[in-house]
Amino acid sequence: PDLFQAPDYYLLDDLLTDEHKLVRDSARAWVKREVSPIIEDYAQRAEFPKQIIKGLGEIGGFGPYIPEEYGGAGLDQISYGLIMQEIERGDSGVRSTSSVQSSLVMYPIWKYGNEEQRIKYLPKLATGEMMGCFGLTEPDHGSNPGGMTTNFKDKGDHYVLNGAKMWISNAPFADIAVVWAKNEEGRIHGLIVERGMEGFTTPETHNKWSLRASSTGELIFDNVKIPKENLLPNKSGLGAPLGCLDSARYGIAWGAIGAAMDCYDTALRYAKERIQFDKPIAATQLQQKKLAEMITEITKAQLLTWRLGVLKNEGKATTAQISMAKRNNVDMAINIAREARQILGGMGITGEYSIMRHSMNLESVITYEGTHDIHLLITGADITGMQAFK
Ligand code: TGC
Ligand code: FAD
Repeated sequence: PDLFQAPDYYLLDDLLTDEHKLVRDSARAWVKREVSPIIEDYAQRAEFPKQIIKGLGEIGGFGPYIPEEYGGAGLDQISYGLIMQEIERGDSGVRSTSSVQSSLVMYPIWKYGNEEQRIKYLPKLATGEMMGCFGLTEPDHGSNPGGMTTNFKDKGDHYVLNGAKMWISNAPFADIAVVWAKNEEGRIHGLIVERGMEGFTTPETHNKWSLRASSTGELIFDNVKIPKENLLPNKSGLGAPLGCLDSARYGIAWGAIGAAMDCYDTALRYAKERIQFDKPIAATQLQQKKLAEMITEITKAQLLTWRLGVLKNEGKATTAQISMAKRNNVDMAINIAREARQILGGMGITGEYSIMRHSMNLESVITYEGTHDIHLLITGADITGMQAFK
């Protein structure tokens, strides 16, 4: 089939199982068929293509590693990574929808929820019949979520939630929100807030130059009455949302490789075809330097991420190891997008090619799920034993 060219310079395919390759190739074919032809138009119009939700569920884009008994795909962490890679080859905003639903909504319900909550929500989230969002960031607390002020009070047979979250992917259309808020003792808990609850609104954030095909919004809670059964009972404290971030950041490390691959693939093809001074620009040393460095960086990122996937499968991947991969790979992708765009000259700034869209998208990816700086500080704290945040 006419698939994307997948750079595999170090024959990484030899390390994958048949199942990994099957999962990846079906995600790849779906992205090529359903996402690539329409995504530029949706990004230009700043609209999320809701019609792809069902297909995202079918390729394992929602809860790939959640057990099948709860509607997930029951796949391993490398399959999860490969799905994220292929989706982000299409668009980082589509991968965001997948990351949020899988790692920030399904994961906490699976890990921190009770059996009733798992049965009530997970199967519908796995098909996309129900969509979710994750509210951690607040207007005054982004990198420092522990300072959050969103809070809930115990009113006997229910809780009352007040506060606001900002920059929330999928908020404008989500059916449920997993919201992190402090109780009267200042302890952080996760609550499932459902659309339609009185006092709960989700205004959309406009004027983004980045991640335009993803819908972003606020979550506003004005004395929202939350049934007690909507509290996630099995974990509390900042470690609960940070545990979800470990899973999402791992997926982003793979996803960024997909965006980089698409930029490299596009630039390589263009450079071979574009003639200037009577020869293909690919035959010039300057353009070869760019392309050679791109494939080198992609290959290094692939190896880093594959090894991280093995550690994750064995339950041994640490938060700091995940931070290193998220930080390295997103930085790698943003640099490749910038160089690739230059190879296309003026054509690179148009929507005829995907590169400028990837480049702008990656400005969000390098900021969300922990900024580039925060991940460096996580590595710094890990190797020195000294926290430099505070
Ligand atoms: P710190 O004192 O380090 O930790 C607080 C408590 O949490 C524990 N912990 C973890 N537990 C589980 N998993 C982890 N990864 C954990 N990391 C830390 C820790 O042991 C401690 O437990 P305890 O029992 O001692 O209290 O916390 P800190 O306040 O110093 O903050 C650390 C810092 C800055 C690294 C952290 O807050 C951070 O990562 N900040 C960045 C915020 C962030 O990433 N936000 C993302 C929002 S979601 C999003 O962006 C979605 S984008 C859409 C998409 O994904 O596509
Ligand atoms: P700030 O924390 O104010 O940081 C500003 C700058 O200061 C950064 O460069 C940062 O690195 C630096 N900085 C901060 N602290 C330190 C320090 N101690 N030392 C040195 N430098 C420091 N959040 C959610 O909860 N759910 C979502 O679904 C979600 N989706 C998002 C979608 C998009 C498109 C975007 C842009 C963001 C999304 N976020 C989401 C929020 C995202 O996680 C935050 O933007 C991010 O964590 C950074 O927070 P901030 O924007 O408040 O920046």
